[in-house]
Amino acid sequence: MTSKNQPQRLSGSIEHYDVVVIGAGVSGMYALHHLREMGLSVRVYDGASDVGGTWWYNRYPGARVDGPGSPFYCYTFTDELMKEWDWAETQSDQPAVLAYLEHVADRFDLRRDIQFETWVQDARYDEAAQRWTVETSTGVCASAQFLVCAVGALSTANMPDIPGIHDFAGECYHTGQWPHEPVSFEGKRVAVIGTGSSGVQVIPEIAKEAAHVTVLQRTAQFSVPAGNRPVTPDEMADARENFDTIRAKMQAHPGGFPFDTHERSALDDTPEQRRARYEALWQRGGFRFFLDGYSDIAMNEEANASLADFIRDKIRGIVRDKETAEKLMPDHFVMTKRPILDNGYFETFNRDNVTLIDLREDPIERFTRTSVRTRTGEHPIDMLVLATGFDAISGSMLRLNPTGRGGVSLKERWNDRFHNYLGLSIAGFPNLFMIHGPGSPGVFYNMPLGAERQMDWIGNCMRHLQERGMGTVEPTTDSEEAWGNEVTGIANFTLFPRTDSWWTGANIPGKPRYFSAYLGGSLYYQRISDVAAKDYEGFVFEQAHLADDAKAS
Ligand code: NA7
Repeated sequence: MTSKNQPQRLSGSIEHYDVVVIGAGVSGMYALHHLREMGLSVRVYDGASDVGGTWWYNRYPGARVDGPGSPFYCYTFTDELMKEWDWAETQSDQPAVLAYLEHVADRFDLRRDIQFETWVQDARYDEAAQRWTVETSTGVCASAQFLVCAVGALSTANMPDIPGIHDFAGECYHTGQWPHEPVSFEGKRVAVIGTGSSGVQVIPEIAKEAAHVTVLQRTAQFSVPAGNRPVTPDEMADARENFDTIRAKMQAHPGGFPFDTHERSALDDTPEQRRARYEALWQRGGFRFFLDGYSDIAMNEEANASLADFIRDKIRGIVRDKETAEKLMPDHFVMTKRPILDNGYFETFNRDNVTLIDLREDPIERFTRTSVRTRTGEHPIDMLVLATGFDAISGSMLRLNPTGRGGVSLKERWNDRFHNYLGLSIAGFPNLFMIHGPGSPGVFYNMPLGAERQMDWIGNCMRHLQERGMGTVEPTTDSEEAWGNEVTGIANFTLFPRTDSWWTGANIPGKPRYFSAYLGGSLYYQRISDVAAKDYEGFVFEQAHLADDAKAS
């Protein structure tokens, strides 16, 4: 390691760093800060023109935090950020989250080490040099001992392959690649494909303005009121005064939030008691609807049905047209697709300018220049909004497709399964680390906090390697297999693997279909810390071939 914070340039065309980080979103920003604090030279590449990652791209109307919200969807590595940042609403909207991330970038002077509008087109491991070489879209090439992939769990847009879609001549936007210029829906006939979190957020906003909205729904969804409200001055004051205690509570909580956990089974209560509890939670709204109910909703079919029935009744109560309400009835286990928070989603179907098409009974046949044609008819449209989600969790790593030892690409290595150890590393890809990759809690955890905790572990591993005078670290395939079994074993205790979702890869044709996230919550952090304490059990370290100074000369 050079332990300098300046790039070393070789022959004018290759820049040398200790670490290249790919991605300047929530994870990459913290990675940069942490690695610089460690005294390493770091370069970050990002295709966007500023920081924020997912929050930079997903700027569609209605985009908001749809998990447990502010002020706890935040970095925790310093008290200062909590002290100096005011969160206005519990479910912060996209501009508010992006403003926070921009503030973090300013505060820690991150941008000077980030090269924006730069895609990493190739990342290749050089076995002789024990370094990674990256080539970028701007022609800049870099070499680094370590490659940190902070490429995002929800950043590779899923573009549906529907006959004629490229013939459509009107405006067409994916929610995950929303334009920076204002988009007007006024007077337009808009079709929206997709009723996941993004569709449920954007549809009510479009309906307020558009002449007509045609919602093309493949799977009806469970959604609950977001319960968005102002964060009170008292709440902000409490978060600031007690941040040490709150941080400790976040670290102990399965999802990374400062909430109490509940151990009560839904089956311990009578149906009346359950309904009363669900009703109280529904009235309050927010993601805690799913956390504060019962502990076995995602594990026990009967418990699950009690909540699913409650939400289905709510939908029936809100949507006036009976036929439309029936089309909106979800039939999977509740919570086994990403739970959704909405601001008047079901109410939107009471508007005269909104039509719901159930693609299961009336599938899309094709798009034309001016319409979408389903089995039962033609629907003229001026605009198409694709709220069709992402090739999630593993998709961005596969898009990067690094080449490891022996010229083996990640696509080859992952053709049947997303082999990894601890969700952080991959055999055959030495010194490559992932944040929020498959095998980690990723999207099942408070993502800024998870990024910090994973990156801290990665930093310690780098330091360990340095102190032992080693050149590389990578897991064995045996440890990958054992980890894969642990991940699958935990998932199989739940109902999650039994539903088609982006969590299981079922939304992407041809993708290995299995539940790849670590569902053990904060146990994960205990597990990775135990591995480090046991001298990085399951990893192999290779002697350094040459001293860094010799390589860089
Ligand atoms: P999601 O949750 O993957 O939702 C995508 C939606 O698009 C979902 O309703 C899909 O139906 C639908 N979809 C995808 N492809 C098609 C095709 N080809 N035809 C019809 N319908 C399709 O993505 P979101 O962006 O809403 O949310 C992702 C995360 O982003 C979310 O967790 C938030 O945290 C932010 P399906 O259910 O697969 O049948």
